[in-house]
Amino acid sequence: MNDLEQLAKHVIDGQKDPARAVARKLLDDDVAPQTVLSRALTPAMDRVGELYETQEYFLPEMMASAQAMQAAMALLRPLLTKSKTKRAATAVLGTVKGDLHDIGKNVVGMMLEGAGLQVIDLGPDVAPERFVEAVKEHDPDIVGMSALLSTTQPMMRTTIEVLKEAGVRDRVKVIIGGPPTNPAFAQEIGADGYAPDASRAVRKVRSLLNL
Ligand code: B1M
Repeated sequence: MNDLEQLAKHVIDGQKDPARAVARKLLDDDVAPQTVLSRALTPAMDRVGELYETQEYFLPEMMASAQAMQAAMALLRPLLTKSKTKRAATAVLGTVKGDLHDIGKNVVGMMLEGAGLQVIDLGPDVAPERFVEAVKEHDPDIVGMSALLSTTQPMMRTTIEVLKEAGVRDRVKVIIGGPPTNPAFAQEIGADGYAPDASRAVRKVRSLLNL
């Protein structure tokens, strides 16, 4: 088993300290952080999702894997967010109300920072009114929403409606992402864009802002 496979296994097994150690070794061996993400961490979480669906894993196992993934991500963060360029624009990011999944959103945030944006991360479980406050407070160029649950996906529509009611919708470009979402849903709820993963989120933001 190579180190990438070993890291994926530790994440699947929910072994935080071994996961951190192998991630450290991969980075010390000059493996690109994007490779660690795309070839070990993300497929590991997909596997955890499958194990949960087949009832081989339950909530505690899923949480242990999330913690192992986060321990490894903490090492990637400084490398992914390192950007020499002046902050080109500002993005406010959050996972919508009722949804506690924040790993994917955090990856998107890191990649946007790495692309030179200032990122205001509101965290998970963000109420529509909190997005409105953040737009008023930070005057961002982008509002990014993440949702992982089919039950919280409708909250993206509600958030856009609340942004409209507050009169701030047209001040920002709104992009959405997360497994239950897709381009048709983005269009239907009046978002400006959708991205299936973090690197395409960066591309979408760049094209929306002409950066
Ligand atoms: Co949850 N969970 N979970 N979970 N969990 C899923 C999402 C699920 C698909 C598992 C399954 O059944 N296969 C399922 C949802 C089913 C559905 O609704 N369709 C599910 C469920 C059911 C639940 C609970 C309801 C379980 C329960 O309590 N019975 C519960 C809900 C809690 C809540 O939110 N209210 C729950 C809880 C949890 C944990 C807390 C244990 C943990 C989250 C910890 C955390 O995030 N801090 C967790 C985890 C880890 C998962 C899985 C296994 C992994 C998610 C993940 O981190 N993926 C997940 C199964 C899966 O997704 N395969 C599952 C890795 C991450 C890098 O990918 O988030 O997709 P992802 O992000 C990607 C892209 O989607 C995209 O870019 C990212 C990076 O490339 N993207 C964007 C994401 N946001 C974007 C925003 C953008 C653009 C792109 O623009 C702004």
